[in-house]
Amino acid sequence: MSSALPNPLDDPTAVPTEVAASAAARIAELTGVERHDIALTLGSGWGKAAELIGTTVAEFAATEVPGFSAPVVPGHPGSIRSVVLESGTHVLVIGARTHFYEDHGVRRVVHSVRTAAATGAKVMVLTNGAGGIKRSWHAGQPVLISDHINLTAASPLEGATFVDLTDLYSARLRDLARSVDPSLDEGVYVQFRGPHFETPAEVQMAKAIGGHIVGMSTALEAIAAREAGMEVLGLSLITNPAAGITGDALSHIDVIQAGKVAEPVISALLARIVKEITVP
Ligand code: 8IG
Repeated sequence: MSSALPNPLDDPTAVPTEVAASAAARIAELTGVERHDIALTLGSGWGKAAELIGTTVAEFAATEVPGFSAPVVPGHPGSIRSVVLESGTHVLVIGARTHFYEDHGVRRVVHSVRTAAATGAKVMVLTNGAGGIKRSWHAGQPVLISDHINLTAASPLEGATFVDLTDLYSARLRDLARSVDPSLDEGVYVQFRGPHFETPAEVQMAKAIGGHIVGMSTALEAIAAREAGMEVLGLSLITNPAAGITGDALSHIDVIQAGKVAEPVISALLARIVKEITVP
């Protein structure tokens, strides 16, 4: 099986954009779709959106595609599907994510984004489950990402690659999302390495430096998307108040549970937003 093959990105001489190009070629072969217009990474809580946005053309295990690896959390491997909207827009829905805390390196973390760009996608929609710092937010609430603070001390950019991140999280796409749901609030996403949740002191630090959302993904992916020339929309599902915000302890079980309860509502919202996106 292809899942048993070594990951080409683990070869230090590999060129990440070349591995992404071969992944995109494999996706074209598996889907019969030459180009995708929009790509969507589904984080915890957002999984049901794939079924709601359009007609599934093809679905396969991410491990069928070069550079993708089985997730660390056991269970079924993440899947990738190609969906076509009524408008004819092709959407690549990625249900697999490699986290920075898995220690496979940043190349593996952003491979799905680079692959999405190589399939032709001009818009990258990144979703995640995260902790909320704003007291007015409740578990199960979706929020827009307006900007980020990257506390991983890592970058997907290699060498002296200077990429402008002003307006990384597209104002056009945030406006479009708010036209679908005017109640959507927004905030600054702070990426920590994890996999531990923050201490209350770390959450207070994140707040003091301008953060509103704490998570373990998205920022590195967004940087890679911008490097690839894509327009980025970021959405967080607040699954828990960040540590120390309410005084309750955080549990992975509660986080999963909050995601499950919110899933139908936010997935429907995401589907409505994606249908409205026009590709530049
Ligand atoms: I779901 O509170 C989820 N992911 N860093 N902090 C961080 N990541 C998270 C959290 C959280 N909740």
